[in-house]
Amino acid sequence: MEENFKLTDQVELKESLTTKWQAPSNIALVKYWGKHGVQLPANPSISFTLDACRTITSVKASKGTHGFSISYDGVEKPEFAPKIKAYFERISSYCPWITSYHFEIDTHNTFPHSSGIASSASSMAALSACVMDFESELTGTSLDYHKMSFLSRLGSGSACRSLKGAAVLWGEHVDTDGSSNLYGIDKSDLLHPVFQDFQDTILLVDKGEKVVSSTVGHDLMNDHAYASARFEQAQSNLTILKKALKDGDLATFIKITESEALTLHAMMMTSHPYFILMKPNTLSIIEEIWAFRKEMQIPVCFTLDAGANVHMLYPSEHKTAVDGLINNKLTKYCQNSHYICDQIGTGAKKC
Ligand code: 2P0
Repeated sequence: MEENFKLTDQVELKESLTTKWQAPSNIALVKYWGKHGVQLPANPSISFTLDACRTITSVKASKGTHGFSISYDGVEKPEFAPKIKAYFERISSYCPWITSYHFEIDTHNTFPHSSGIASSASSMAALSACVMDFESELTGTSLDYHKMSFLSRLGSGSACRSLKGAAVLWGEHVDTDGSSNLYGIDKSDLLHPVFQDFQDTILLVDKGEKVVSSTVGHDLMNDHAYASARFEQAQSNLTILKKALKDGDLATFIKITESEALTLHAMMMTSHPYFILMKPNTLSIIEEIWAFRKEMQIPVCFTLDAGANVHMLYPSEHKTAVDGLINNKLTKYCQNSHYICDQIGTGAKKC
């Protein structure tokens, strides 16, 4: 199946190519946690694509010795090089033309570097969009979004959910035709109108570097006592969540989304070595959200990444009420009172 993504046609190389793309971050509802082989997920996941949290990447490719430079806002960033080097090595058999080019990459995130928000999804998605834009120009074919997602996955697993569509499903799922471990598929068609303008307010509890890198985190699922039960649970949670997204069933959406977040953290608390990635303020925010939901009967819920920050998810019609909750109760738990207002988006775009 991977073979289908290998470009075998001879392409006529151009002296130079330039492009600029932006790609968003995404927030998983059913979580990807555990992988095998070359970036293959142990279970299927689904995410909402974000809008405001994006990476904007411009690339100039010049014919010559293969290599690259990487800068952030024009300033060289050698510390980013190993991940990009590994990415180019992994994709070269699928895009052999890249070995005839030197790439000058400049990148920018719309969210602060020190926000505790991982940029690997948006940055690998934006870079893959640039690569596929060049491939489309060299081959004279239209953009292949599945290959774009496939290449992104080789850079960072969750990146393959940041290319196209408001909701993206990645990983073989027993109840989803066309699902694949190799790339994410656009499942925007699932979304009932109530989800189409969903808000994600990211409460920044801890803006520091991740305590557990995703590489270490995924590894913790190897030999984990509960791994196989967890991977089966993700399959069934995805079936239930898909139906809730389609029916506009907010109660079920909340139940599955919050349970998935707590399960992700429970997996890390019960691995060896074990980690607690929440902070006391994470728990305080969760309790405030639960109290607000009960008192106001407003369908707001939380999810978590592999860190202490809280993503608060809710329909936009409740934005004013939720703003009140944030200002009155939640900013005191955020580092320097900082939070980011985001919402559901549509994927990568050419700039
Ligand atoms: C997710 N996370 O589904 C899960 C939930 C974090 C918590 O995917 O090693 O950066 O690059 O494939 O995608 C974070 O892991 O890991 C992640 P790699 P990635 O969004």
